[in-house]
Amino acid sequence: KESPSKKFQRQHMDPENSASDDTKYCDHMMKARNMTKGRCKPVNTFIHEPKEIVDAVCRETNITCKNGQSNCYQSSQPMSLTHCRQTGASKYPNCQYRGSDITKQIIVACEGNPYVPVHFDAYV
Ligand code: PAP
Repeated sequence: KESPSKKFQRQHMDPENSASDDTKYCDHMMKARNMTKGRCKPVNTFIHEPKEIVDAVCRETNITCKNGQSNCYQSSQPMSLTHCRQTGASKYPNCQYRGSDITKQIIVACEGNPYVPVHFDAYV
């Protein structure tokens, strides 16, 4: 079974690409990373930074998550992100997205030993 940390890497990590103007990036990546199986995942953020940099966020400032849990951490440094949002016209199984390239601090939830990101909570 896929571990929570592998799931985070599949859904949120894309260090190879820098944020691009490619309008097809989200359509391609949401499908390639298996987020359009069974339903179209409505929103998802990809992080274009090295794994070590993102893992290290679990040792930064501890904050409360959106769901009230206390295992969230905010990066001090802004990171290169692509935020993908499903379009109004998108109809499963033809999931369609609009992408926004942004540079923002991230908030992730961390779990386990090693203590690593398992959920993308927000960007600020
Ligand atoms: P996403 O939230 O990163 O987009 P999602 O598929 O919802 O991805 O998975 C988040 C996982 O982080 C969930 O575990 P699961 O895959 O086993 O269902 C969720 O339980 C877990 N998680 C851990 N801490 C939190 C938290 N504070 N807030 C939300 N989810 C958390």
